[in-house]
Amino acid sequence: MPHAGILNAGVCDANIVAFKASAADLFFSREDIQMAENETSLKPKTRTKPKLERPKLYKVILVNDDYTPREFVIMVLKAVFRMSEETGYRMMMTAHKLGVCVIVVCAKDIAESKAKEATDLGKEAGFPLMFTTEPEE
Ligand code: TYC
Repeated sequence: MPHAGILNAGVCDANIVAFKASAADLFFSREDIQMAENETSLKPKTRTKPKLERPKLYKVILVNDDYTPREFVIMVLKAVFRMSEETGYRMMMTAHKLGVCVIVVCAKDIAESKAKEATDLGKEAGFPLMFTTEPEE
């Protein structure tokens, strides 16, 4: 037996009645809400989203010495750190005058492998050329 409201509805109202009936399905009953609240209240109130720390950056540092030829230092800087002759010259001269020069700042593993690669080139040629790494700040 159809609902009284639908029986009384005119032909034009038929669609509206049908719409209202389906829209009512979208609402939660008082009991639904009560049940949901009871469930969520059992969960801890504090959020445990882990804070991801930004990985620390490392400096690759060129150290001056009295024996490695200037041109050799520039060649290593160009080969390992992909820098121009001009930048290589400027950085070599900075280390030459001040004792050290920061060559690049990057991720720890990259800094360490670049420093080793550059230091090894000097060692293979018989020079004490040294690149070190240290954490930034
Ligand atoms: N001091 C070296 C010289 O006079 C050149 C040099 C510069 C070496 C920088 C190392 O990190 C260095 N031949």
